[in-house]
Amino acid sequence: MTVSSPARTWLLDPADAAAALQVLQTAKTVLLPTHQNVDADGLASPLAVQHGLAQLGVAAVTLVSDGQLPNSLRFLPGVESVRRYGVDPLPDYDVLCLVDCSDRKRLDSFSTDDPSRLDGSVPIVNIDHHVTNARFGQVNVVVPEAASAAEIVAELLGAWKVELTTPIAQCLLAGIYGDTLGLRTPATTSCTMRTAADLVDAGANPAPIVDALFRLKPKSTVCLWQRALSHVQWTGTLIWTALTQETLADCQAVPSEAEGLVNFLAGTEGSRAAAILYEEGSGWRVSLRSLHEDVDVAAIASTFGGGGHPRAAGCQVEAGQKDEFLRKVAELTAGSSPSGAASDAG
Ligand SMILES: [Mn+2]
Repeated sequence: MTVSSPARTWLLDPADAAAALQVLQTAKTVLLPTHQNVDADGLASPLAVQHGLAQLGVAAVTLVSDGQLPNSLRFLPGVESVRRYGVDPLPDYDVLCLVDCSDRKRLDSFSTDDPSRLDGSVPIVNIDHHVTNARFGQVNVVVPEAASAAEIVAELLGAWKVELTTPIAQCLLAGIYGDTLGLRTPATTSCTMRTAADLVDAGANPAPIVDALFRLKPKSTVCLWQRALSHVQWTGTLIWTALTQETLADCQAVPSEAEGLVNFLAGTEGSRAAAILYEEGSGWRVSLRSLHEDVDVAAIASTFGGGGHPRAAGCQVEAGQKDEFLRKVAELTAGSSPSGAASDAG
């Protein structure tokens, strides 16, 4: 039997790849600030760009924009070079490269301390896979069909003739595994899997990635999940829980430790969507998930000024609007057919 050539769901525009490189190569130093509450794709993808630019003789520094570098990401090759905003000195930079950032507002203190940093006076190269990306860069390489920013970076580095070294491959596989939960999300395509296989051929090792991202956890995480699960509530078919600053302090935990919990809740039979509310300042930061094809949580989040992906999104809610927000999300996600979240997850 003849196997037809693999169908790609998306192709990188070579003109975009060349335009991005052209801007990056003008830089004395490229700064790669991550999004807030950084995850594997959010840190590993800029790190891979940093490694690739080093091969091309371009200095680059990856910066964690909210100063919080999760312990679970300390296995990434090159992580020792990552600077934390507000903790480590901010280097002089003349080009910004944002990877995996749908919105400049997601750059946390790096943005709020001085919004002029992102007004375009320093050129921005914008590499992302969020459907809600506002295309705010001088060059935009935005591919919503990609399951992770790492897949786009893999294609970009190939177009730039960067050698796929083991450290680069390990970063990119970590980014893919992070956003696809180990090649398990509906956004995972045959392209995603082929890219992952190519990265393994280049020396990437999935085992430590799976351990770091999905198995190992600090005791504080178990404390946080225990407290969050004991306060699970339902508003219609929306399952949700809230994490207060007090709970985080009691458990000595940081908000990112609860990110897996919202996915856990989203798989609850009878639910149409799941939410975690994190107390932040005078309100709540909300993380939304759904396993249901006919629910678009990105669209719901965008009505509250947020964004993300159809299956995973987030937004901010004022303290006084919490109950109304939950009612509204429950209403917008409720379906007419009987729910069967677990069967949909297969
Ligand atoms: Mn991502």
